[in-house]
Amino acid sequence: MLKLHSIFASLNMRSIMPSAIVAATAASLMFSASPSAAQEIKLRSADIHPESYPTVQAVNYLGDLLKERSGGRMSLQVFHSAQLGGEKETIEQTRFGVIDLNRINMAAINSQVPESTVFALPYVFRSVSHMRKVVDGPIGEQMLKAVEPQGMIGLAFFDSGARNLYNSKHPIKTLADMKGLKIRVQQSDVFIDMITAMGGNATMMAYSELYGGIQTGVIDGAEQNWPSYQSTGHVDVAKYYTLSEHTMLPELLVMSKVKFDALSPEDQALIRQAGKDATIKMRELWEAREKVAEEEVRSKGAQVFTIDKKPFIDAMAPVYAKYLNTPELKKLFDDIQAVAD
Ligand code: GTR
Repeated sequence: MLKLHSIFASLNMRSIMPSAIVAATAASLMFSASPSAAQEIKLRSADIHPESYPTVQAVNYLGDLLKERSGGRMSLQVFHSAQLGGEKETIEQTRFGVIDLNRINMAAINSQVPESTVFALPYVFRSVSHMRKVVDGPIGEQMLKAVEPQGMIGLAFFDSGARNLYNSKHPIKTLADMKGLKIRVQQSDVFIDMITAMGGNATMMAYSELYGGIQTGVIDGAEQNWPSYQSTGHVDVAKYYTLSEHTMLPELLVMSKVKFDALSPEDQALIRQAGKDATIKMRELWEAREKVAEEEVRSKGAQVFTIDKKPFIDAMAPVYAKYLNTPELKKLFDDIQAVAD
């Protein structure tokens, strides 16, 4: 089973096999061994970030917990640095049970999970502490459940700080400075609409293509938290960094539902608990890394600007109107606002 797993991973299966066959094959592999307490479980997890990045470290920590708490029966290997592909591709593979766990940004599921667009709305969270309170409570649980129909079990939310605008052309101090800037966004319509509402030209592009895109002038900039702005080296090609803090959309750790369903209830509970515990660890790792990243970015000569966010917030009205388009989504938004910081 494991051998086939790695063969699948090394091939771009979707280009050679129809999805239904991939799904059926993966499912039959998963269920080839009946779940039992003594079953040895080897899990593989995907991440686009480099090995030292907090998300990778937090999933490594989760692996340590699983190993320890299962008496060595469970193990987990993180394939970092996009070894298994970009987020879009690894999400597909996670659905089919080819990849067991996946650390993705919530923006990557916006088009499939309408509830997740509310978390992606600009300025929906007032602070990181507000975001944490929301994900730690019933709204967080509701959101984790909302990914299940997509073939994934939501295990944990990981911090991603606040995302800020940056570019290679000129400082962004007011909305007028956004006019005409070509800004790369993730694969999410909310992000397209947000940049458009700010006056920029939004372009969807894969994370891995971004550095070259800025360097060659295909795009002028992007938006990112301190750690990713630093780890990607974007600071070297786009030095104007504006603390717009327009979104605090968290990261999401998911597990393949086919894989999860094949486990015993005890193992399922063990994994869910380890996910919660890894969230706490991730917060420590994140805070430490944010500081280091900010220091490095500043020492590399980035020009950092604080702005009056009010005009940016006001400009988001059409984005809110577009996405809060059902009573359920509107209620979700109101419930988030009602959570104290
Ligand atoms: C990072 C995030 C990734 C991905 C990336 C991007 O901050 O951790 O999952 O969403 O941003 O912009 O593509």
